[in-house]
Amino acid sequence: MDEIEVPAQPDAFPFVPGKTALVVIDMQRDFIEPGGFGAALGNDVSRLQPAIEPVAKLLALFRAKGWPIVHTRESHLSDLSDCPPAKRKGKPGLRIGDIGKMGRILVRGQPGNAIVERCAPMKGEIEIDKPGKGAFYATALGTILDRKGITHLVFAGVTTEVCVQTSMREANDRGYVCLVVEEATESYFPEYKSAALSMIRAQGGIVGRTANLADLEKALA
Ligand code: C5J
Repeated sequence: MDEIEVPAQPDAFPFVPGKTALVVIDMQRDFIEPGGFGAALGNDVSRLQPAIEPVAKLLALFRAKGWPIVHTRESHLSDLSDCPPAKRKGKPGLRIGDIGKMGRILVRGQPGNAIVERCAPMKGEIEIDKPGKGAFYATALGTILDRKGITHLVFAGVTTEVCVQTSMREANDRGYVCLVVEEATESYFPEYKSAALSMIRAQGGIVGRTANLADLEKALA
């Protein structure tokens, strides 16, 4: 199928149907709802909620086209053997693995670790549990994408400057052509979202490109 040019910054994103996947990073209750990991770190979790509807729209768009979708969850094994001490910091009772309002914080399979209902994975979509910030570190994501012949990735999710940006940088190092959809990502800190998007666009798109959801929808209509 022919390439579709999506208006983006600093230049157009060449969307290649059949070779492009949507990667939705960590749209989990642990980050977005009160009582999870994000709140334990002292964040105002309501700041992430504006990303929910744009992510749901992107999911609907890719589902309607039948294009591949990846959902990630930042999560740890229940024995925390994949959680280095450097990551498990903070006050006792509020650390990874401690019992919070939605079960054990950031532990695989716990209620808080689930993806918010509006963005929940559907049957056949790829689900990746990742112990790090990046989606490629200690996961099978690279192998799965290679097997599918994916070369282009559209990123969404939370938080912009932590797991989204880390995953995009990992993807860029692995040779993927990357785009992040501005409305479909949020940070607890608006200034960090803005800075992360600026960094991505800087230097001729050093690790990727950014686009508005409306421009992506129009280009794919
Ligand atoms: C964080 C993430 N912020 N998903 N994780 O610790 O961005």
